[in-house]
Amino acid sequence: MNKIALVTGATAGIGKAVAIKLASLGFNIIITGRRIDRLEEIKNEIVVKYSKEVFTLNFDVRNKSEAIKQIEQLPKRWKNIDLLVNNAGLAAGLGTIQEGDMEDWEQMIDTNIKGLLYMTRAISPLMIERKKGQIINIGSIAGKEVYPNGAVYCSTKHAVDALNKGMRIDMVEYGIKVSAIHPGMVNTEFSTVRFHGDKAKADAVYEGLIPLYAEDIADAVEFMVTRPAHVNINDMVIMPTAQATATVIVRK
Ligand code: NDP
Ligand code: 8X3
Repeated sequence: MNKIALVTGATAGIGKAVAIKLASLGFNIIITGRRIDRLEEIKNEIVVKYSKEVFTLNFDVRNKSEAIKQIEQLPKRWKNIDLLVNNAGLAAGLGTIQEGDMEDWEQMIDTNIKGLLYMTRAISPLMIERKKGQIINIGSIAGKEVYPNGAVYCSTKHAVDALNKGMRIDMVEYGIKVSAIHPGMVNTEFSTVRFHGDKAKADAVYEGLIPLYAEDIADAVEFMVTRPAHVNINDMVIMPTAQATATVIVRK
Protein backbone atom coordinates (compact mmCIF):
# COMPACT_ATOMS: atom_id res chain seq x y z
CA MET A 1 0.00 0.00 0.00
CA ASN A 2 1.10 3.55 -0.68
CA LYS A 3 1.97 5.99 2.08
CA ILE A 4 -0.96 7.16 4.20
CA ALA A 5 -1.71 10.75 5.22
CA LEU A 6 -4.42 11.89 7.63
CA VAL A 7 -5.59 15.48 7.16
CA THR A 8 -7.92 16.99 9.76
CA GLY A 9 -10.45 19.56 8.58
CA ALA A 10 -10.25 18.46 4.96
CA THR A 11 -13.79 19.53 4.00
CA ALA A 12 -12.75 23.05 2.99
CA GLY A 13 -9.92 25.50 2.42
CA ILE A 14 -6.37 24.52 3.30
CA GLY A 15 -7.19 20.99 4.46
CA LYS A 16 -9.03 20.18 1.25
CA ALA A 17 -6.20 21.56 -0.92
CA VAL A 18 -3.61 19.64 1.12
CA ALA A 19 -5.56 16.38 0.82
CA ILE A 20 -5.81 16.80 -2.96
CA LYS A 21 -2.12 17.71 -3.25
CA LEU A 22 -1.07 14.69 -1.19
CA ALA A 23 -3.24 12.40 -3.33
CA SER A 24 -1.54 13.85 -6.42
CA LEU A 25 1.79 12.94 -4.80
CA GLY A 26 0.67 9.33 -4.36
CA PHE A 27 -0.61 9.21 -0.78
CA ASN A 28 -3.74 7.34 0.21
CA ILE A 29 -5.68 9.74 2.39
CA ILE A 30 -7.77 9.77 5.53
CA ILE A 31 -9.88 12.92 5.53
CA THR A 32 -11.76 14.24 8.55
CA GLY A 33 -14.40 16.87 9.21
CA ARG A 34 -17.89 17.44 10.57
CA ARG A 35 -19.61 17.89 7.17
CA ILE A 36 -20.20 14.39 5.88
CA ASP A 37 -21.52 15.50 2.46
CA ARG A 38 -18.27 17.39 1.81
CA LEU A 39 -16.19 14.40 2.91
CA GLU A 40 -18.00 12.21 0.38
CA GLU A 41 -17.59 14.82 -2.41
CA ILE A 42 -13.86 15.18 -1.80
CA LYS A 43 -13.42 11.43 -1.53
CA ASN A 44 -15.07 11.01 -4.96
CA GLU A 45 -12.94 13.80 -6.46
CA ILE A 46 -9.72 12.19 -5.23
CA VAL A 47 -10.70 8.67 -6.25
CA VAL A 48 -11.72 9.78 -9.75
CA LYS A 49 -8.80 12.18 -10.43
CA TYR A 50 -5.92 10.43 -8.68
CA SER A 51 -7.07 6.80 -8.28
CA LYS A 52 -6.02 6.89 -4.62
CA GLU A 53 -7.80 5.25 -1.71
CA VAL A 54 -9.68 7.59 0.63
CA PHE A 55 -11.05 6.83 4.09
CA THR A 56 -13.46 9.34 5.61
CA LEU A 57 -13.81 10.06 9.34
CA ASN A 58 -16.81 12.18 10.26
CA PHE A 59 -16.39 13.61 13.77
CA ASP A 60 -15.76 16.78 15.76
CA VAL A 61 -12.10 17.09 16.88
CA ARG A 62 -13.32 18.74 20.09
CA ASN A 63 -14.84 15.44 21.20
CA LYS A 64 -11.95 13.71 22.98
CA SER A 65 -13.43 10.20 23.27
CA GLU A 66 -14.68 10.34 19.67
CA ALA A 67 -11.28 11.46 18.35
CA ILE A 68 -9.49 8.65 20.18
CA LYS A 69 -12.13 6.05 19.17
CA GLN A 70 -12.03 7.04 15.48
CA ILE A 71 -8.30 6.30 15.32
CA GLU A 72 -8.53 3.14 17.46
CA GLN A 73 -11.26 1.79 15.17
CA LEU A 74 -9.39 2.37 11.90
CA PRO A 75 -8.84 -0.84 9.92
CA LYS A 76 -5.38 -2.19 10.71
CA ARG A 77 -3.70 -1.20 7.43
CA TRP A 78 -5.04 2.37 7.69
CA LYS A 79 -3.34 2.73 11.08
CA ASN A 80 0.05 2.92 9.33
CA ILE A 81 -0.23 6.69 9.14
CA ASP A 82 2.95 8.21 7.67
CA LEU A 83 1.83 11.83 7.79
CA LEU A 84 -0.54 13.70 10.11
CA VAL A 85 -1.58 17.19 9.04
CA ASN A 86 -3.15 18.95 12.04
CA ASN A 87 -5.18 21.53 10.15
CA ALA A 88 -8.72 21.66 11.60
CA GLY A 89 -9.18 25.03 13.23
CA LEU A 90 -10.94 28.34 13.20
CA ALA A 91 -11.22 31.86 14.43
CA ALA A 92 -14.59 32.75 15.98
CA GLY A 93 -15.30 36.44 16.36
CA LEU A 94 -13.00 39.44 16.48
CA GLY A 95 -13.16 41.58 19.61
CA THR A 96 -11.68 42.65 22.89
CA ILE A 97 -11.29 40.47 25.95
CA GLN A 98 -13.58 42.73 27.97
CA GLU A 99 -16.42 42.23 25.51
CA GLY A 100 -15.51 38.78 24.20
CA ASP A 101 -17.99 35.98 23.64
CA MET A 102 -16.91 33.11 25.88
CA GLU A 103 -18.59 30.51 23.64
CA ASP A 104 -16.34 31.71 20.80
CA TRP A 105 -13.30 31.43 23.07
CA GLU A 106 -14.16 27.88 24.04
CA GLN A 107 -14.73 26.84 20.43
CA MET A 108 -11.30 28.18 19.42
CA ILE A 109 -9.45 26.74 22.40
CA ASP A 110 -11.19 23.36 22.15
CA THR A 111 -10.61 23.04 18.40
CA ASN A 112 -7.26 24.71 17.77
CA ILE A 113 -5.44 23.46 20.86
CA LYS A 114 -7.30 20.54 22.40
CA GLY A 115 -8.44 19.00 19.09
CA LEU A 116 -4.88 19.13 17.77
CA LEU A 117 -3.65 17.52 20.99
CA TYR A 118 -6.23 14.70 20.90
CA MET A 119 -5.36 13.84 17.29
CA THR A 120 -1.64 13.90 17.99
CA ARG A 121 -2.07 11.82 21.16
CA ALA A 122 -4.05 9.22 19.20
CA ILE A 123 -1.72 9.01 16.20
CA SER A 124 1.83 9.67 17.46
CA PRO A 125 2.13 6.33 19.35
CA LEU A 126 1.37 4.55 16.06
CA MET A 127 4.24 6.45 14.43
CA ILE A 128 6.53 5.80 17.39
CA GLU A 129 5.84 2.05 17.12
CA ARG A 130 6.99 2.15 13.48
CA LYS A 131 9.80 4.62 14.24
CA LYS A 132 8.77 6.79 11.32
CA GLY A 133 6.34 9.51 10.48
CA GLN A 134 5.82 13.20 9.97
CA ILE A 135 3.52 15.70 11.65
CA ILE A 136 2.70 19.05 10.07
CA ASN A 137 0.88 21.53 12.29
CA ILE A 138 -0.99 24.40 10.65
CA GLY A 139 -0.30 27.43 12.84
CA SER A 140 -0.70 31.04 11.72
CA ILE A 141 0.96 34.42 11.62
CA ALA A 142 -1.36 34.80 14.65
CA GLY A 143 0.97 32.36 16.40
CA LYS A 144 3.92 34.69 15.86
CA GLU A 145 2.26 38.06 16.49
CA VAL A 146 -0.72 39.38 18.43
CA TYR A 147 -3.10 41.80 16.71
CA PRO A 148 -5.90 44.00 18.04
CA ASN A 149 -9.15 42.15 18.80
CA GLY A 150 -7.49 38.80 18.23
CA ALA A 151 -6.10 37.93 21.67
CA VAL A 152 -7.80 34.56 22.04
CA TYR A 153 -7.31 33.31 18.47
CA CYS A 154 -3.68 34.49 18.63
CA SER A 155 -3.25 32.66 21.97
CA THR A 156 -4.46 29.41 20.43
CA LYS A 157 -2.02 29.76 17.55
CA HIS A 158 0.83 30.69 19.91
CA ALA A 159 -0.04 27.43 21.65
CA VAL A 160 0.24 25.59 18.32
CA ASP A 161 3.68 27.18 17.83
CA ALA A 162 4.76 25.96 21.30
CA LEU A 163 3.25 22.51 20.78
CA ASN A 164 5.07 22.21 17.46
CA LYS A 165 8.38 22.89 19.20
CA GLY A 166 7.52 20.61 22.13
CA MET A 167 6.38 17.73 19.94
CA ARG A 168 9.61 17.95 17.98
CA ILE A 169 11.57 17.49 21.21
CA ASP A 170 9.38 14.53 22.24
CA MET A 171 9.57 12.81 18.84
CA VAL A 172 13.18 13.42 17.83
CA GLU A 173 14.53 10.17 19.24
CA TYR A 174 12.03 8.20 17.14
CA GLY A 175 13.01 9.84 13.86
CA ILE A 176 9.62 11.53 13.49
CA LYS A 177 9.64 14.87 11.68
CA VAL A 178 7.60 17.69 13.20
CA SER A 179 6.96 20.93 11.32
CA ALA A 180 4.65 23.92 11.29
CA ILE A 181 3.33 26.15 8.54
CA HIS A 182 2.24 29.62 9.64
CA PRO A 183 0.20 31.35 6.94
CA GLY A 184 -0.86 34.97 6.71
CA MET A 185 -4.14 35.76 4.94
CA VAL A 186 -5.49 32.81 2.96
CA ASN A 187 -8.80 33.20 1.13
CA THR A 188 -10.83 30.22 2.37
CA GLU A 189 -14.02 29.91 4.41
CA PHE A 190 -11.96 31.13 7.39
CA SER A 191 -13.30 34.71 7.50
CA THR A 192 -16.89 33.64 6.82
CA VAL A 193 -16.58 31.32 9.82
CA ARG A 194 -14.89 34.05 11.90
CA PHE A 195 -17.77 36.46 11.18
CA HIS A 196 -20.40 33.79 11.85
CA GLY A 197 -21.55 33.59 8.21
CA ASP A 198 -21.43 37.30 7.32
CA LYS A 199 -20.07 36.88 3.78
CA ALA A 200 -19.86 40.62 3.04
CA LYS A 201 -17.67 41.18 6.09
CA ALA A 202 -15.57 38.17 5.13
CA ASP A 203 -15.08 39.34 1.54
CA ALA A 204 -13.92 42.76 2.79
CA VAL A 205 -10.93 41.08 4.48
CA TYR A 206 -9.49 40.18 1.06
CA GLU A 207 -10.48 43.36 -0.79
CA GLY A 208 -7.76 45.28 -2.66
CA LEU A 209 -5.03 42.66 -2.39
CA ILE A 210 -4.16 39.26 -3.72
CA PRO A 211 -4.33 36.96 -0.72
CA LEU A 212 -2.81 33.51 -0.48
CA TYR A 213 -4.88 30.63 -1.80
CA ALA A 214 -5.24 27.27 -0.09
CA GLU A 215 -3.14 25.72 -2.89
CA ASP A 216 -0.18 27.93 -1.87
CA ILE A 217 -0.18 26.23 1.52
CA ALA A 218 -0.55 22.83 -0.12
CA ASP A 219 2.60 23.65 -2.15
CA ALA A 220 4.45 24.24 1.15
CA VAL A 221 3.24 20.89 2.45
CA GLU A 222 4.53 19.30 -0.76
CA PHE A 223 7.95 20.86 -0.14
CA MET A 224 8.03 19.56 3.43
CA VAL A 225 7.03 16.01 2.56
CA THR A 226 9.41 15.70 -0.37
CA ARG A 227 12.62 16.59 1.54
CA PRO A 228 15.16 13.79 1.97
CA ALA A 229 14.88 11.64 5.11
CA HIS A 230 17.62 13.60 6.91
CA VAL A 231 15.98 17.03 6.37
CA ASN A 232 13.19 18.49 8.51
CA ILE A 233 11.68 21.93 7.90
CA ASN A 234 10.94 23.17 11.43
CA ASP A 235 8.87 26.19 10.64
CA MET A 236 7.61 28.10 7.63
CA VAL A 237 5.92 31.52 7.71
CA ILE A 238 4.12 32.31 4.44
CA MET A 239 2.45 35.61 3.63
CA PRO A 240 0.82 37.22 0.61
CA THR A 241 3.30 39.64 -0.99
CA ALA A 242 0.94 42.48 0.00
CA GLN A 243 1.16 41.55 3.71
CA ALA A 244 4.23 42.38 5.81
CA THR A 245 2.88 41.59 9.29
CA ALA A 246 -0.49 40.53 10.67
CA THR A 247 -1.61 44.16 10.47
CA VAL A 248 0.58 45.84 7.81
CA ILE A 249 -1.28 45.13 4.59
CA VAL A 250 -1.16 47.12 1.34
CA ARG A 251 -4.53 47.43 -0.41
CA LYS A 252 -4.84 49.05 -3.82
P1 NDP B 1 -11.81 26.80 6.51
O1 NDP B 1 -12.90 27.34 7.37
O2 NDP B 1 -11.93 26.94 5.04
O3 NDP B 1 -11.58 25.25 6.87
C1 NDP B 1 -11.53 24.82 8.21
C2 NDP B 1 -11.58 23.30 8.27
O4 NDP B 1 -11.49 22.92 9.65
C3 NDP B 1 -12.86 22.73 7.72
O5 NDP B 1 -12.59 21.58 6.99
C4 NDP B 1 -13.66 22.37 8.96
O6 NDP B 1 -14.46 21.24 8.71
C5 NDP B 1 -12.54 22.02 9.95
N1 NDP B 1 -12.98 22.15 11.32
C6 NDP B 1 -13.26 23.28 12.01
N2 NDP B 1 -13.69 22.99 13.24
C7 NDP B 1 -13.69 21.62 13.33
C8 NDP B 1 -14.04 20.70 14.35
N3 NDP B 1 -14.49 21.13 15.55
N4 NDP B 1 -13.91 19.39 14.12
C9 NDP B 1 -13.47 18.96 12.91
N5 NDP B 1 -13.12 19.77 11.92
C10 NDP B 1 -13.23 21.09 12.12
O7 NDP B 1 -10.47 27.50 7.04
P2 NDP B 1 -8.93 27.36 6.60
O8 NDP B 1 -8.77 26.29 5.60
O9 NDP B 1 -8.44 28.70 6.30
O10 NDP B 1 -8.30 26.93 8.00
C11 NDP B 1 -7.50 25.78 8.17
C12 NDP B 1 -6.45 26.05 9.24
O11 NDP B 1 -5.60 27.10 8.78
C13 NDP B 1 -7.01 26.53 10.58
O12 NDP B 1 -6.27 25.92 11.61
C14 NDP B 1 -6.75 28.03 10.56
O13 NDP B 1 -6.61 28.56 11.85
C15 NDP B 1 -5.44 28.07 9.79
N6 NDP B 1 -5.08 29.33 9.18
C16 NDP B 1 -5.92 29.95 8.28
C17 NDP B 1 -5.55 31.15 7.71
C18 NDP B 1 -6.44 31.89 6.77
O14 NDP B 1 -6.22 33.11 6.57
N7 NDP B 1 -7.39 31.26 6.14
C19 NDP B 1 -4.27 31.77 8.03
C20 NDP B 1 -3.50 31.08 9.02
C21 NDP B 1 -3.89 29.89 9.54
P3 NDP B 1 -15.99 21.03 9.16
O15 NDP B 1 -16.60 22.39 9.28
O16 NDP B 1 -16.58 20.18 8.07
O17 NDP B 1 -15.88 20.29 10.45
C1 8X3 C 1 -5.46 33.50 10.11
C2 8X3 C 1 -4.79 34.73 9.65
O1 8X3 C 1 -4.31 37.17 10.18
O2 8X3 C 1 -6.52 36.35 10.76
O3 8X3 C 1 -4.74 32.75 11.02
O4 8X3 C 1 -4.61 35.70 12.02
S1 8X3 C 1 -5.10 36.04 10.72
